Amino acid sequence: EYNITRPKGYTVSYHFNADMEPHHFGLTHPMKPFRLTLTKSLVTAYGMNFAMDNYNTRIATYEELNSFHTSDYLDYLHMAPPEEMPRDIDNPDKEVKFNLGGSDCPLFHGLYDYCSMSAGSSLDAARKICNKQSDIAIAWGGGLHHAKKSEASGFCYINDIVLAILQLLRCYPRVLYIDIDVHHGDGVEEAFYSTDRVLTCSFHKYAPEVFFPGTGGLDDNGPRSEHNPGAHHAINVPLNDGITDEQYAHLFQSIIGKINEKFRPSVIALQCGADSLAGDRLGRFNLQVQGHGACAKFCKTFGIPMIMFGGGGYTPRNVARAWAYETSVAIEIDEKINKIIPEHTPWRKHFVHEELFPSLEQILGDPRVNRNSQKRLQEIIQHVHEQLRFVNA
Ligand code: TV1
Ligand code: CA
Ligand code: ZN
Repeated sequence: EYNITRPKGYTVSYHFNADMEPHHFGLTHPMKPFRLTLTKSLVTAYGMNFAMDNYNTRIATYEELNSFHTSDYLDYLHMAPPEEMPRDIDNPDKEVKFNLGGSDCPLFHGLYDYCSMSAGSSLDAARKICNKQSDIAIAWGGGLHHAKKSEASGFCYINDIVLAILQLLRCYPRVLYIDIDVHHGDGVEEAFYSTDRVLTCSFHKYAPEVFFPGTGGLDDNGPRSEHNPGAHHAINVPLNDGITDEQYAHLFQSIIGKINEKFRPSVIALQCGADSLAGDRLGRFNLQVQGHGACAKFCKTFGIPMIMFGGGGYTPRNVARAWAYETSVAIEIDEKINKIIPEHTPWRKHFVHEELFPSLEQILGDPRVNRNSQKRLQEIIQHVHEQLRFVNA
C-alpha cells in the first residue's frame, strides 16, 4: 500500500513468536504480552514486513538458558507449580531463594515456555548478526534486563539479553550494550562486570528506596579492583522525572557518541524499553515516540551491526507505536511514514480517534513536571566523559 521496499545495502530481520501473546502474568499485572502482537500488526499494517526478513522464532533449549542461568534455578523454573496449584512441600524455600511467585514475578501457567520463547527470539537475532545474514535484528519479545543467573527480578525470569550478548562475543571482539528502559539494566550490567569486552550503559529514573531497582547511581561502575579488566565498563546515567525529548537526545548523543569513540564497539545491543515514554503506567519520563526513536536512529549512524530488544512498556498502544516507529527507523522509512500520516492513518484501524505522529503537540499521556535541570545534565555528561578516560579499545 505504501510501496515499502527493502533498504539498500543492508538487511533487517524481525524475530517474532506469536505464541508469547496468550501468556498472562495476571489480570492486574502491568506486563501485557499482547503488546507484541499489537506491535507486529502495526508493522504489518504499514507493509514494513516487505522490507525485512521475517522469522518465526524457536524456543531456546535448556542448554542455551544454562549458558548464563544455573541448573538449580532453571530446574525449579521448569517444575514450579503455577500460583493457583498447591505449593510443593518438598521445596519450601526455593521460591524465596529464586524470587519466584509473589506480585512482580508470578508463577503463571506456561511460564517456562514463555521464557524460552523470549530467549529464543533474542538468540535467533544474535545468530543472524553473527552469521552476517542480518545487519539490524529486531527482537521485541526480549529485553528482560533484570533477571540474574539464579534469580527472577522485576518481571524478568530469563535474561535473554545476556544470552544474546554471550553469542555475539563468540564472533565480535567488543559489544556495546545500551539500555533506554526507564529502569536500571542491573542484570546485564552485573553479568559483565568482569570483562572489558562488554561496556554497558543504562539511562534510567534513579531514586533509591523509591524507584525500582534502586541501583545505577552515577558512581556505580562495578567492582573497581586492580585486577578486574571490566572495571569502568559499566556506565550509569541517573535521571529525574519528566525528562524531555530534547534533553534526552542531547544526553544520549554526547554520552553514546563519546563511548563509541573510546570503546570502538564492533556491535551494539540496544534495549528499547518503552516505559521511558510519556504516559507510561510505571514510567516517569516525558519522551515522545520520536525522542525514543531518535536513540535507535543515532546508534544506526555508526554503521555497525545492531540488535534491538524490547523490554518494559506498560501502556500497550504507546509501546506498539514506539516499536513500530523504531522498526521504520531500522528500514529507513521513518520520514516517509511521517509524511504519509496526515493522509492515511492505518493506526486508526487499531486505535480509533488517535493519530500516531502529529507534528506539533505532544500526544502521549500528560506531561510530567520536568525535574532535570540543564546544570545537572551537564554535570552528568562531564562525569561520564571523565570516567571514559579509563576506557580504551
Ligand atoms: C501485580 C499487579 C504486580 C499490579 C507490580 C511496579 C504489580 C507493579 C502491579 C510494579 C505494579 C514494580 C517493585 C517492590 C520490589 C517491588 C521489563 C520491594 C503499579 C523490564 C519492573 C518493576 C520493571 C518492578 C521491569 C517494580 C522492566 N513497579 N502493579 N512493580 N519491591 N517492583 O518496586 O524494567 O520494565 O505497579
Ligand atoms: Ca535503562
Ligand atoms: Zn522498565
